[in-house]
Amino acid sequence: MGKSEVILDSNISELQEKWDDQYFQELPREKSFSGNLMFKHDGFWCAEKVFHPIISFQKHFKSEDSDILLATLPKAGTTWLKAIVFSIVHRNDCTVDKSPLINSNPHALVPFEYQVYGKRENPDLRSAPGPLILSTHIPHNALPRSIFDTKCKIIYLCRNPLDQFISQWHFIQQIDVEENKPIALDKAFELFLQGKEYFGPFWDQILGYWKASFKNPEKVLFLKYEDLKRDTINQVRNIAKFLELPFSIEEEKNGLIEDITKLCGFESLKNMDGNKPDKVQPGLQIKNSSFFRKGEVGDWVNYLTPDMVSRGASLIEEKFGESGLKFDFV
Ligand code: PAP
Repeated sequence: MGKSEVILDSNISELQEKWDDQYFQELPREKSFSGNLMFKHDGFWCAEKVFHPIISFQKHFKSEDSDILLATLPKAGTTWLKAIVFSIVHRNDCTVDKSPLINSNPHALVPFEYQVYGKRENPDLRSAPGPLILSTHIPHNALPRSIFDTKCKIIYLCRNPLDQFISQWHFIQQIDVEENKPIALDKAFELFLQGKEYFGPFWDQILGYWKASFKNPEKVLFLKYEDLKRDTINQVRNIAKFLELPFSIEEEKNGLIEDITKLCGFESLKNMDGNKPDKVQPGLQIKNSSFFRKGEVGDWVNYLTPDMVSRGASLIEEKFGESGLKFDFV
């Protein structure tokens, strides 16, 4: 097995010592859908732009018991999950009608590790009040070791890979267009089927967190975008319980779960002042509005040919069939 292949958790500390220039030079590299370079590191395709910040996170992050890590593949519903978890954790700091989500994009309130580690190799993450909520796209087996030495909770949100692909495809049309021309949908789909997408292969990442959630259900909560859409209220209740911040009878009676669900809903967030098209994420150089496209389940049907769907569904069945994890294609 090459050093960039998926590795066992127990090998990570050994690998961490080898992150030098030679390691970097020898990594397999490919162009992503957007035309940008990515490297296969620790078993996942890492975009060149975030490679060094992610290495710093892997090397330096020191977890604490109260930490919360939100893990997703890009376009699996990260923005939504950030809004929900932020609202649950900070529900005593202000009322829902004064939520910071009104003026700030969820990515400004809950950063990705590559945003904070992109500014400094070893940033001070603990200056803001409350528990640290951090977001990542990296797989379970590539997470910093210290996360497993503390009670840090991990919430993983996955989405039907075909929807995640279509969402990603639309998103890349809006970024990096000056330097790189995104490739056509059918060509991008071929790369997706080979697992060559940012933080992919999707099957390795999803299965990694899926298995971890069974092995250690108090540490890893595995959610599906489709379930979150279908039954948001119960899922919000469930997330709070998992975080050991359950809603009190009083809060339930006062409709707080419904209020948070409504606040974090697609139309609500999309129309917030902080997410208007003129607002840009400084660390990400992306319009805040680009994180809100349709927010639907099954939009792949409008873009993929029956043959593409059939090939995608077969691959998904092949990769997930034995795991018990199912995605709908009707
Ligand atoms: P990221 O991983 O780059 O942060 P992410 O937030 O996961 O992006 O992806 C955006 C997707 O979530 C978009 O999906 P679409 O392209 O299929 O529409 C976006 O519309 C959707 N999304 C954002 N906010 C919500 C929400 N509140 N409810 C449901 N879906 C949402």
